[in-house]
Amino acid sequence: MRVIVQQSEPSRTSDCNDKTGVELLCVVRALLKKIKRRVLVGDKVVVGSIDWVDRRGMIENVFQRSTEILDPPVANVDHLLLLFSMDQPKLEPFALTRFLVEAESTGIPLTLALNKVELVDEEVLNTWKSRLHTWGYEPLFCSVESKLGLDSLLQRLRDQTTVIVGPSGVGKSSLINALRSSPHASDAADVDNWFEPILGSKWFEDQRVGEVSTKSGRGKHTTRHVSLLPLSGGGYLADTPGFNQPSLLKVTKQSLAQTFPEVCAVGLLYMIHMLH
Ligand SMILES: Nc1nc2c(ncn2[C@@H]2O[C@H](COP(=O)(O)OP(=O)(O)OP(=O)(O)O)[C@@H](O)[C@H]2O)c(=O)[nH]1
Ligand SMILES: [Mg+2]
Repeated sequence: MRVIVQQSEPSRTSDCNDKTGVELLCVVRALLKKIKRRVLVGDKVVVGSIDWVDRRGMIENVFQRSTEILDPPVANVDHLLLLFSMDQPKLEPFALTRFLVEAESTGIPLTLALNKVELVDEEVLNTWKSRLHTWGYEPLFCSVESKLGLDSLLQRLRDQTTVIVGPSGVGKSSLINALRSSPHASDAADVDNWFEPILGSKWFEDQRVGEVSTKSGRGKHTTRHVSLLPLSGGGYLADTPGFNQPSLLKVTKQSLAQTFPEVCAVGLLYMIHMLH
């Protein structure tokens, strides 16, 4: 696992601070595996037995997580970015609903963004806009291709750890590459000075992007791993493999209704009414 050494808390300014930005290749201590303590992408960990020359170490413990999502498995997530495309693959209400239910069930703040807007006309956009408004969502419309809506997205991602989820082929990796190379993201040279990557590090590399199949109109599952990538303006963005069927593992018969903002809004109105 790749671990980045970060600034410790101000009160604990130790000699570790001059190692800020060093990337270490780590193995997980056997004991952690034995007690089935999984180490997830996004975890804050204690690393011991460090060889600063070869940049190797051992993960000895995992700090308590503020949040944990299962699908994809990522720890300490502040924000979910659910990405769909207007076309190629076409926006499909049932698939979107399923992803929204899964995302809402985590309780983590959510932004819905719709990519590839240049592929459809104004009328289609307006129809979706009002339809989603009735569902309780105000989506951000964007296009990586035409560089539309990227600034507002970048604003929302600042200083948070965001996980980007959505079906294969909607442009998750393309969006990450565009946001990381955006002229509005602060100077990458700043990062250059403090970060020492190890071989194979994805810190500066572009994420691989794949064509959408012309036959099925679906993506080809180009991204295979979850990786947490730094945004040079501050914050992290995790790319994840696209999948078509969220598992809905945390959703129960009782909690299902609460994952629909429109139901919650009606419930609240009803409560207010009762109080009067
Ligand atoms: N027309 C158009 N194509 C786009 C846009 N954004 C991305 N694409 C294309 O969509 C295809 C899929 O993009 P990816 O970024 O690989 O999609 P992904 O969501 O990461 O897919 P997986 O890794 O398989 O989950 C590529 O051919 C991109 O060039 C856009 O705004 N408009
Ligand atoms: Mg991808």
